[in-house]
Amino acid sequence: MEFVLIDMFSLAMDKMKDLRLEETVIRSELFDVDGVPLAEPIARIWDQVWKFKARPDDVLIATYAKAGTTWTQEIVDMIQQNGDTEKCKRETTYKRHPFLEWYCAEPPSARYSGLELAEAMPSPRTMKTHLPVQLLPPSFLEQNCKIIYVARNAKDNLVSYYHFHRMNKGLPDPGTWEEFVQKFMTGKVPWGSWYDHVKGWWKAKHKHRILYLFYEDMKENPKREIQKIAKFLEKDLSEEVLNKIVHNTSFEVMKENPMANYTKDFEGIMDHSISPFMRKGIVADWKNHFTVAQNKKFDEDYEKKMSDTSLVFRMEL
Ligand code: PPS
Repeated sequence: MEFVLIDMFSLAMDKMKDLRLEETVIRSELFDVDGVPLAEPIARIWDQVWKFKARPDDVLIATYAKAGTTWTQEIVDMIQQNGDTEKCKRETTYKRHPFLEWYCAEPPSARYSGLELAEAMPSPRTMKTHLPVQLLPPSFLEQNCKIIYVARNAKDNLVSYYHFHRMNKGLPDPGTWEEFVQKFMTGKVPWGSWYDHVKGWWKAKHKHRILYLFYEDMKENPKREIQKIAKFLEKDLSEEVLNKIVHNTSFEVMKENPMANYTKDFEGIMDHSISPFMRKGIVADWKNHFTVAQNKKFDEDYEKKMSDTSLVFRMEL
C-alpha cells in the first residue's frame, strides 16, 4: 500500500514538472528569413546577425544541425589546447564556442546571445553556426576566415534531428515521425533544407577557405580526420597528443563529459530523459526508423534534389 502511495505521489510530481515546463517554455515558431525558416528569436535579431564583424583569425565550425557539430567543436578545442583536457573543461561547449545566431531570452536560466558572447570574447575565437552559406554574415568570407564544414548523410541527420526536436523545447514540435520526415524533405525545419545546405557549402568550398568534412569519415577513421583538421588549423600534434584527442573525443568519453554533453546547459529546455543529446553517435541508425515505403519515397526524392551536385554521401559504412 505504501508503495502505491509513493508511486502515485511521484507520478503527480512528474505531472507537475511537465506542466511547469509547458507553462514556462513555449515552443518556438519558425519565421522566414530570405526563404530560410529560422526560430522566431533569431529572426527577430537577424539584422544584428547579418552585420556581425568577423575577425581574420576567427575559426568557424559550420554544419546543418545534428551533423556532428559538438564532436567537431571538441576536436577543434582539443587541438587548440594541445590535448589539455583540463583546459577544454573550462566551460561547456556552448560557452567555449559562441553559437553565432542563437538567441534565447526566456526562461532566464537558459538566456543566451551568441552575438554578445562572441563580441566579448578575445581573439582568437572559435564559433559555431548552422546557417546556410547564403545567410552567412558576409564578414566571414571578406576576412577569409577558416571555416570547417561538417556534413552528415541525410537519413541519419534526419533521425538525429527528429529526436532532438522531441527533447528540445527550444525547437518546434516535431509531430509524428511520419510528419517529421515530410517536414525534413520539404525543408520546413529550423535552418531550412538539408539538401540546399550541404550543396551550398560544397559549392562555396571551391572559392573559399573551407575544410569540408563528413561525419561518416570521422566515424570510420577519427585519427585521419583529426589530422586533417589539425593541418587546416596549422597545428603540429605529437603522436601522443593525437591519440589523446582521438580518445577524449570518442562518443563514449564525450557522452560522460558534462562540459560536452549538454546536461549543464538549457535547463528546462532540453529533457535528456526523453532522448539524450549524446544519443547513439552511429552511422546507419536510419535503418531502425524508416519503413520500406518511407525509404523508397525518400530515395526517389533525394535523387531528384541531389542530381545537380557532385557531392556523394555514404548512408552506411
Ligand atoms: S547540434 O545540436 O546541432 O549542435 O548537434 P550536433 O552536435 O551537430 O549533432 C549531435 C549528433 O552528433 C552525435 N555525436 C557524436 N557522434 C560520434 N562521436 C562523437 N564524439 C559525438 N558527439 C556527438 C550525437 O550523438 C548526435 O547524433 P545522434 O545520431 O542523435 O546520436
